[in-house]
Amino acid sequence: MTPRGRRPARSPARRARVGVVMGSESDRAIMEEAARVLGEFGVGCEVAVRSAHRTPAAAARWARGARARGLEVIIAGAGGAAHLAGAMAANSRLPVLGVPLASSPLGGFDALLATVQMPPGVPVGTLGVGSWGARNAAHLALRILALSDAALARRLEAAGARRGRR
Ligand code: C2R
Repeated sequence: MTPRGRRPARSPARRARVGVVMGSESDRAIMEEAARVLGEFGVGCEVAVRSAHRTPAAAARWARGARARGLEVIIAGAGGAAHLAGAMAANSRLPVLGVPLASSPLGGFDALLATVQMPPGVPVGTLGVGSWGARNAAHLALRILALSDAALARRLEAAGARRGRR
């Protein structure tokens, strides 16, 4: 409460420009690293759990509606026989960045191969496995958004310059 008894104005929620979707609730801790990086640069995201294997209709619906909801890039993380990023690219014309996750006994190699080797015309930009991949997916999404967002481009430049001085 403010001294005059009114509730402080809440800062407006950031408009979601990136969709971060994952195959299971068990992927959340890793995929939230992508959301954290986006947040550091003031970019809002929509986080969702959908599975091309377990909830295929819901996953397709989520991808088909992504652009209409204002999303500009989709980041999709899944482990094992990871079909999710491909399903996103099959159902949306937005750029899709795939993050293979190391959730199976094969340590992410399975998810990497499943995500990276898409048939021509269904592109998925595949990042590294696990946390590094999730974080870099967010950095790459930021660079894509910055192509048409001069203020974001300046924030990325400034962050790069700070890193260079360290
Ligand atoms: P559970 O922990 O729920 O059993 O999930 C998820 O991404 C998760 O890493 C185990 C793993 O299954 C993955 N999964 C996929 C897909 N849906 C779930 N690869 C998909 O649609 O590709």
